[in-house]
Amino acid sequence: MRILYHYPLCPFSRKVRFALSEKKLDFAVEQENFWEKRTEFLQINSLGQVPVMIDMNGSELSDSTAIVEYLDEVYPEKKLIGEDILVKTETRKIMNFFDTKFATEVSLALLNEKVIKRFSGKGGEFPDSKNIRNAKNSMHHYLDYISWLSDRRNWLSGENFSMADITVASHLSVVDYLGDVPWDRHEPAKQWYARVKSRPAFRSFFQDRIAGLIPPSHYSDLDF
Ligand SMILES: N[C@@H](CCC(=O)N[C@@H](CS)C(=O)NCC(=O)O)C(=O)O
Repeated sequence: MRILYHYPLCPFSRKVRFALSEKKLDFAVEQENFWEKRTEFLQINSLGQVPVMIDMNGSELSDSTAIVEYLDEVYPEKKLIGEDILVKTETRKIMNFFDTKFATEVSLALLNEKVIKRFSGKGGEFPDSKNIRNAKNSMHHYLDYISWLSDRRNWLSGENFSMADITVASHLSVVDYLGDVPWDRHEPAKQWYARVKSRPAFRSFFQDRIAGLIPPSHYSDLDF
């Protein structure tokens, strides 16, 4: 069986879970609390990061983008990065923008403040309200960009649903779990996200729960 080492609220792990499900590839998940840096896990990925995927033939793969590039080449039945070269470049641009800038400014920042600090067991680590405020303020710029794209295209990188939609929705779904997306001020982005949420491959995110941290009721509501 294919195995995915992941953390339920890690946006990069969600990106790979979502892609595997869109491609209808079976996999089992192993939760890895990445901050623990377990010796056994470091032997699989010395960087100590999730996600890590072990494919059926034993190949060990890490880095979410490297994994999805691998999946599109090895299992090309449903291409998620795109067929046309210009669509591929657009998909990769959006994927990279959210995996780097949005992750640093928003999704990983909030995950760190609200989840990791709480569970990592480091005494005296409390959420920093200034960091949380900065992350929430930065979000408007990204939601405006999503609205701008979805006003012009069927999906974020073109006519077809792609890794751009998967990546952006994976990051936003983590922030949404934490109740921090100002949907009401960004209607086109909200409409796009509702369409992504209604895809069967997205559904497993609805079941994710972190002990002591309950998502808002709209998190798993298909109609918001
Ligand atoms: N570029 C990597 C980033 C993965 C990443 O940063 N994962 C976080 C959890 S969401 C992690 O494992 N952090 C631990 C660390 O960086 O040491 C990817 O796309 O997979």
